Amino acid sequence: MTLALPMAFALRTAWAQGDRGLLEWVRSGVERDQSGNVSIVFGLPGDLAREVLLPATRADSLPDGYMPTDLASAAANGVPSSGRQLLRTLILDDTRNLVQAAQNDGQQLYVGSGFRSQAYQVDVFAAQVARWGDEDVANRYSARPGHSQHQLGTTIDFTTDFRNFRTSEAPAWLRDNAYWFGFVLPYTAAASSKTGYVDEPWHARWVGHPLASRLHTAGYLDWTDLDADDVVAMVHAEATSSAQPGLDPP
Ligand code: DAL
Ligand code: ZN
Repeated sequence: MTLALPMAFALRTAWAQGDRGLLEWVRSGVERDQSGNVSIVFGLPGDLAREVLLPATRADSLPDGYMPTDLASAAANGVPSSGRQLLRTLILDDTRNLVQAAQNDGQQLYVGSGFRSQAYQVDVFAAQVARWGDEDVANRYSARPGHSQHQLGTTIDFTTDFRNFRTSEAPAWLRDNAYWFGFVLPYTAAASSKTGYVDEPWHARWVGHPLASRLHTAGYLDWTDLDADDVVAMVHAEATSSAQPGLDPP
């Protein structure tokens, strides 16, 4: 993929320029064939991007009952995990490489929670409602069924051998390094009021290396009025649009 602009710089300034600047940045990562059909989206084949980049936020739900078709056991594929965790085969190599790189830097990470079906998220959310005694409060910590990024099979809660993840060096390591392996950390402290979730430094969503890398360099981890999922949603919308990416209508 050849890009005319240094995209990270472009994104950093695009938001300041308003929606149009950001839209141009998004479009610069989407390649189309001569018929205008989307072929590549930030390095991913169009069909795959339309699935992996499905919006899943507090407001946006996945298609009802969505389930990826290439789920595989993390442990059976050399990815340290807690209990029986499933991940999309698509992300096994990146996840294994991330865990290995963390280990090389003295951080023991493993998959604490990988794929969660919509039905399982019913139980997860109900447990949080029981814990907090209030659905809205529970929804600050846990996604409603159909809204969890864990349903994508490409999202992982990384945990450590340490009792206290937050106070360990693991969050800083993930912030510095997750993008190398195609992951973003959408639930930042800075954007907590935007995402609607408390900060979750362990929650990593795979979007592929080109998009994760460019978001990282653009400083998304410190954004307050925009979050990584806003950009994911814009990229997804562009990837599903049949319109030619003309930037200046006549
Ligand atoms: N803890 C995150 C928000 C989830 O339930 O997917
Ligand atoms: Zn999570």
